[in-house]
Amino acid sequence: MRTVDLRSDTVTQPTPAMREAMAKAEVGDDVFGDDPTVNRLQDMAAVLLGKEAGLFVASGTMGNLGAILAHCARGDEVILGNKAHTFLFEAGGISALGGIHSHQVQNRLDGTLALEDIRAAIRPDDAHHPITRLIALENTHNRCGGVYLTKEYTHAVGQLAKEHRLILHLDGARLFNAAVAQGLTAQELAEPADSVSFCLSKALCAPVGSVICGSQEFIQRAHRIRKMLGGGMRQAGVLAAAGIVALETMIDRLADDHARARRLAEGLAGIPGLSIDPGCPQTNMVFCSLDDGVALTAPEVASRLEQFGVKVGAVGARRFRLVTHYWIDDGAVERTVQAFGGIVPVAV
Ligand code: TLP
Repeated sequence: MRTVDLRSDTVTQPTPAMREAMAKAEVGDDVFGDDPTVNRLQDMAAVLLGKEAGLFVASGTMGNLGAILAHCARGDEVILGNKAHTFLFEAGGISALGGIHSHQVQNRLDGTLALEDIRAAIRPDDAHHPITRLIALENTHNRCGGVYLTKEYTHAVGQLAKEHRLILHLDGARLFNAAVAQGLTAQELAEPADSVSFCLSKALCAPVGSVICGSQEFIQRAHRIRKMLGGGMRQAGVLAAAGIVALETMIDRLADDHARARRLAEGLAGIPGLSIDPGCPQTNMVFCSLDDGVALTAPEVASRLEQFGVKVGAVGARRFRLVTHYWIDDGAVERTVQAFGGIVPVAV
């Protein structure tokens, strides 16, 4: 029996077409800019996002870190959400490695930062304060439930950034999910941002890698920083080849993952003792919680589910995250609902 792994879309395996493209990839030394497959991926990514240039990096974490280090000097301040992935889950890299100060603004339930909160966080020109340099948004927003930011909201933040001569960086790890869910292009969502990082290795199924996109001049700086971080990957075309297949074939099908997430949420909502987050899911993430009367914790339920071959993320004492992706089919959704149904109601 195949395991149903809903812990994340990072668990996705490369597709057969990706493995074939990887085996056949033409490669060169990418630190010299000589890898034709990496160059092709970077150009494709830049066109898709409507930016001048792209840079292939090892991970989403390296994408955000490299972009923010390319924009900011030591002591500069970044305004970002208190639930931002960069703030919570990237090992404090921007401060540890860049000496960059983070200024957290409360994320609202819809993943946004209130414009008035961003405005209030911008420092006046005063020697006591760090210099505000950058605003970072996340789309889709992971910890806010996989919710998407709209084009209108992103433009409003872009406008505010311009008024204050600030840089806007977008953590678009799942930007294509946000685009497909809204019937928009990724370019429309990325337009107001000076830089965007998106992941190939999540719902798009590639085994490794992310791409940062922005102006030529920004990408040149990011290229040096990638080297500094140890991310110059030489014959990286074997990895980029899978990324090309991802961009060519895996974007439109994200709608299937979103439909399955909705079906999963509907099934789980019918189980006594389990409550789905209101408004969830908007994309490929389902967040749900155990009601007060349930005598098990989320980690306990998760380990019992594993005995039925179902893996889910316990993201708190009573909360779960389930992420749909290419390797989750209708049968896997059904098995998951059945497994929860066999465990939670009997513990009420
Ligand atoms: N998120 C992972 C975990 O780190 C939590 C996941 O399973 O969702 N930005 C966002 C919005 C992300 O969700 C992630 C990964 C990253 C950046 C970092 O990407 P990687 O894992 O490639 O460094």
